[in-house]
Amino acid sequence: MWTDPQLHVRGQTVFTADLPEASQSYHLFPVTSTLACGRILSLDFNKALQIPGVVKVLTAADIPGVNGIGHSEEAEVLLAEQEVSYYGQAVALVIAISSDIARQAADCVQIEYEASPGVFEPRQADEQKLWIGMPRVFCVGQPDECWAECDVIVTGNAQTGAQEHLYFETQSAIAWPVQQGLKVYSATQSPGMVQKIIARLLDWPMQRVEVEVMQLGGGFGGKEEQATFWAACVALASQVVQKPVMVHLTRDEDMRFTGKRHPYEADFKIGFSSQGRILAYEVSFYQDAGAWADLSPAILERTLLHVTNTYCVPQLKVIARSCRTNLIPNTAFRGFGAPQAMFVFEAALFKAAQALGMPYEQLQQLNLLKTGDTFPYGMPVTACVIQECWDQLWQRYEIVERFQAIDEFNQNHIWQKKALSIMPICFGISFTARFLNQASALVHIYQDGTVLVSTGAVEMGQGVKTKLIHIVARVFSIPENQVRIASTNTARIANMSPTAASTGADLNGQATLMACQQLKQHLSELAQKLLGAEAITFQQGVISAEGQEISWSELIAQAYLQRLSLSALAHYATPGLDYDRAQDRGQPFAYHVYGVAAVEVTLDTLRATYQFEQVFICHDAGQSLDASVDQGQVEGALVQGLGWLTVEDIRYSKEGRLLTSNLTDYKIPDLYFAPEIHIHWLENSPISGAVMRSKAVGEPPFMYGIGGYFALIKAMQAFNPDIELDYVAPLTPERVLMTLYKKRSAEGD
Ligand code: MTE
Ligand code: LUZ
Ligand code: MOS
Repeated sequence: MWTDPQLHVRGQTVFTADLPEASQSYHLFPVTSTLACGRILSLDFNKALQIPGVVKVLTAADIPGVNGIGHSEEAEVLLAEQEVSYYGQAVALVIAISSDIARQAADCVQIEYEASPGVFEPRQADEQKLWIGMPRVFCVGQPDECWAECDVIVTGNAQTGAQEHLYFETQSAIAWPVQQGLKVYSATQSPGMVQKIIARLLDWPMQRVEVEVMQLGGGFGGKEEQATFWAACVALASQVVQKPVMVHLTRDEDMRFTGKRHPYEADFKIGFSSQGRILAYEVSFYQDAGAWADLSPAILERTLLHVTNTYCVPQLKVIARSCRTNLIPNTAFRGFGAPQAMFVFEAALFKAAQALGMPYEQLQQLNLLKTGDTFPYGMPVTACVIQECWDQLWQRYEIVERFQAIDEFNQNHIWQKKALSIMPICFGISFTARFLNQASALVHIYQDGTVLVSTGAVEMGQGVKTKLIHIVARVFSIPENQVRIASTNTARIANMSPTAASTGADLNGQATLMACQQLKQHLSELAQKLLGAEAITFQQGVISAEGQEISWSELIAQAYLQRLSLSALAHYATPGLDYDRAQDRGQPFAYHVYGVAAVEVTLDTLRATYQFEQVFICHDAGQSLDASVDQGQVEGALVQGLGWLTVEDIRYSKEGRLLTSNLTDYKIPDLYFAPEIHIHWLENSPISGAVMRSKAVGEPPFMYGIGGYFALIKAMQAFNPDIELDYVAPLTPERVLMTLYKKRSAEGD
């Protein structure tokens, strides 16, 4: 049996769109709005229906249950009824015998609109109080009164952009009518949510909907919420026509129809003692939610909880607003609002370092969090290893010498400038919605001794299957090729949480561990009887006691003959979580992940092109379940983070139409862009609440990319110390060029 990476590199992994097409399946394509804000006056399907091969066109009127795909917000409709609120919003669904015909027919639908002025800027939405939920205010200490005690106060603005998920596999779904029910293949991170929404849409009990997820060609948060729409469309269509119905998007369509990382704007104020200790921080966030809630409120909450990153800030005031604009609803993306918060804090520190006349990294280090401090939300800081990560990074990779070498290089070069910047991170592990922190695992041992594991974990390239296999093989002490992880299916595992918040391996791994331990307990008792001894050990497929032994496969065969259950179901709920949203106080996270990166860049000051040469990282993975999986996670996340802050630039037209809808107009990092990456795993990492002492790794390293931004502006300052910095990301080569050679406004022209 091949492992996942072996299948991937052979191109043999089967994704939803690779399933063999059933005879008489139909294809679906949405008719979408070409207006960002307004009312639909009329819809004309006549031309579309005349095209041979078109089966049916569905509108909101064809939905038997609730026309909604959101958690609660009624505005999140599957199909627009009267209002449209963004360019690309689905208005109707065309069902046809081929995907080409469905697309062609969708193009022929004529819609008459009455346009209203849309809102495309979050601050403009804020002025009109167009919020999703109420603004959140979060205070620690007496933030309004402490400014008088500060020796240095710095204010400024910062801004980060959207980001396209660019998973390899585009959005994709197939629905099959089965006896009085539906089986839905969906490329989703949230099979449980897809099941629930489809049942609500069809006005069915949930047990009639079975959702199956094989594996995803990437998700990165882009399929946590936004895969639901496509699954719901094919489910509705399939139920109406009683045939299998599918939809698979092209890259261009996927980019045009799906939400992105939330752009944020922020105003900050930060105060210090003369020695450089942070005394107070005040920040005001404007999150660009797009037209609907989606996960924006949850993302805003993670922004609040990560507002001071890994620094100690005694007085704090945060105001965060989710602003409703007429753009595609934005959604979860690796980091989930934390990167946006952490960028602003670094901008404040960077700017303050110049005002204090202190090296930026000295200011960072001086204010690092330590065990005994308290997070702003009142959770005690325990097992904090940020200083250890910092020290091990500096020693192992000779950071002092690197800074010196860079200074020397810069003294001798004008058309090339180098810089190095340090980025410490701290990321809380758990869903901030407490109820999501649960998982179930169903473990079957078959008569031949092989094991099949079902959980709610969705494999999307992050290696959760590999980690689960390690856990099972370790507990039973059997070879890994005896263990297989089944597809993710709502009929086998009920009420599953999304695979998200970096908790996939923790939650599903703990449940799997518990199920295996139950089985092992029963098997040990049987072995005691069979071997007539007390102290049983499981080792490399052999169960032994006092010189007697029995092989794993014999033991299982015996267990079957003796009519013992060889299946176990276990449920895990993360203990100790207790977070009061109204007060913003409590224990939202099981534990925190720490790490520090040093990013080195070389800037070509004539062309304004740049290369991230090397990145050095000391990362706390705990006792990693699989070091090569974790290495891949750190490397991938870092490069994705660098891309977000530098080359990835999403643009909309004035009318709210996405301009950057293909890979010619939207640049992402490639292999040439990627730096040389050196990772040192933190030594002597303390025990955490994670499965088998391994720490979650999926999202945290994304934020190392922020170091790239500050390395780049340091290099720019090395060339021209007078440049005006605006802390706006992405810092594309175009923006670098404009900044390097722009005369200061104070100097006239
Ligand atoms: N790695 C790959 N290769 N593909 C992905 O889609 N998603 C990331 C991260 N790493 C992703 C990935 C995100 S956003 C999350 S939340 C976690 O993986 C989810 O998986 P985990 O909880 O099992 O770590
Ligand atoms: N999804 C979610 C997440 O629903 N809640 C979270 O806290 C979260 N955090 C990170 C990524 N996805
Ligand atoms: Mo990840 S943004 O939690 O899918």
